[in-house]
Amino acid sequence: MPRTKIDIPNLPSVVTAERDGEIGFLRLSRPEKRNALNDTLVMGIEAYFAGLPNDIRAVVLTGDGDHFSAGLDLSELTVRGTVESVHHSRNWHRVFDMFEFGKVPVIAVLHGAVVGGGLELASACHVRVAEKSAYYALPEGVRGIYVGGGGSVRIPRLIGASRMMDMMLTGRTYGAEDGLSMGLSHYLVENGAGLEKAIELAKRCAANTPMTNYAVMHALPRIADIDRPGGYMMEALMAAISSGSEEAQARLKDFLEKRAPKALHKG
Ligand code: 1HE
Repeated sequence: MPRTKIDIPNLPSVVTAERDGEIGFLRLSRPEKRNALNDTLVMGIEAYFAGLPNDIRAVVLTGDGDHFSAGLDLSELTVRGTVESVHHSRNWHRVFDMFEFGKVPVIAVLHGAVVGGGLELASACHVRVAEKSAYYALPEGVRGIYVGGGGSVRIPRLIGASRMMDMMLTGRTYGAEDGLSMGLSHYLVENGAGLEKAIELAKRCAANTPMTNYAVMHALPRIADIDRPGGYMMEALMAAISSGSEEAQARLKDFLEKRAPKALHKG
């Protein structure tokens, strides 16, 4: 099926919304500024997820041009006072949380610069596919600022606070291979192959039951954040709710009656 535009209210031109069947596509479309995240672009991300049709089951996020995102639009910083900066950062938290704890998994395709706020945006996605050109940096230290898009919360959970400290203090950058082994991305593919891989993964996510996807997106990260007794309890409840659904029962029956695929490792 060809990709078609999704008609989303209040969508600014710096983002592009498309769909192909039950897969949604969100493109950062500000390549002339290396997809630097200005207020309009962040508002576009919010509008996209707020207006996403209910029959979309997974989203693929990409950046137009040679880079995923150059992070915060630094030209906006010069006009913002302290209180405005707090509100600005809290707004990013709200928008990124909105899709991280939203309805559908988001698969990001990373290429070129994935820096500063661009890495913060990527780390809020559920699955990250990196092309070989991708590289990661947190130039906030060099710029005399600090992360503000949830980076301190999310990035240490991927690579540890110690590595993040090094990146911010020394300006250290990592390439795509290191990013894969450190946990910044889940997959590494050749340049130009990221979209196809992300679509394949999005289709797999879309084929899960909505309840399982909900449990994985909402319960799993919260369980990882809380104490063990609370975690076991939340896990037991999620397991019971998921397996009790009619769809889960039908899938289990399919396996037992040899109609469902086996969980084989294909290498
Ligand atoms: C920008 C931005 C930006 C590019 N804000 N305008 N992020 C950074 O510190 C990274 C800053 N950007 C770069 O280091 C480079 O632009 C890149 C390595 C990403 C790409 O280099 P290149 O040679 O392909 O592009 P360029 O010539 O540097 O940039 C093209 C244009 O985009 C140019 O504008 P023009 O009007 O002169 O054409 C750049 O000024 C503009 N541009 N990046 C504003 N970031 C919530 S807190 C998060 C805090 C952070 O994210 S701090 C990290 C900020």
